[in-house]
Amino acid sequence: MKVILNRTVISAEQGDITAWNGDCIVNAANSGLFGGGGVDGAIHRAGGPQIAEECALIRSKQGGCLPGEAVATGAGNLPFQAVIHTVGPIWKGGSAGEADTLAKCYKSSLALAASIGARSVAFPNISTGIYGFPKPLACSVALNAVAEYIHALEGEDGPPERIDFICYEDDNAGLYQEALKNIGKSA
Ligand code: AR6
Repeated sequence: MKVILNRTVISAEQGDITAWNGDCIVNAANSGLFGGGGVDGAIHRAGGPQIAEECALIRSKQGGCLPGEAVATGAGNLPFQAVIHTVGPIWKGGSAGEADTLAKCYKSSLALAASIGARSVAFPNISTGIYGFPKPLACSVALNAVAEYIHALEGEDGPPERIDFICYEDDNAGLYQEALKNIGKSA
C-alpha cells in the first residue's frame, strides 16, 4: 500500500527492517542505547558490533538518548547510510504523555534523517512490542506525526522522498495499510 503526500511516497508493508532497501532505518532503542530484544536486537545482530561501539560512544558523551529524541550511528554491516536510534515511550496507561512522546520519536527521527541527507527512511512500529503501546493508537500517532512533519515543510527540501513503515507483525501491517488510505492520494 502506497500513498503520496505532497512529494513524499509513504508505504506500509509487512517485513523485516534489516532486509529493507533504502538510505536509513530507524531503531526502537532504549534510553541507554544498550541494544536489547525486538527490532533493536535484530538490527544489532545484523549490523554487527560496530553499531554497539558507536552507541557506547554516544552514551559516554551524552548519557544515551531521552524518550522522543533520536541519535544516529553508522549501520555496521548493514547496507544503509545510517541507523537512527529513537527511544519510544513505555506505555503506562496513556496519561503520562505517551502519545506526544511517540509523535516526537517520528518527527525527531525524520529531522535527523534530513540532516544527514537521507532521502528514504524506514520505520518499525516504535513502542508497540516490549514497550506495550496499543497498536491502533500507535498507528494513528505515527501517521499523524509523519503527515504533520511533511505538511510543516511544504515547499521545502526537508521531507524525504520515501517513508516506509516496515511492520513485522501482520496486524500492524493491516492497521497501517488501512489508515494510509486516509492520509494521502494513491501512489
Ligand atoms: N523488523 C521490523 N520490526 C520488527 C523487527 C524487525 N526485524 N523485530 C521486531 N519488530 P520492539 P519497543 C517489531 O519490542 O516496543 C528493545 O529491547 C515488533 O514486532 O522491538 O519500542 C529495546 O532495547 C514491534 O511491532 O520495540 C527497548 O528496550 C516493533 O518492532 C525495547 O525493546 C517494536 O517492538 C523497546 O520496545
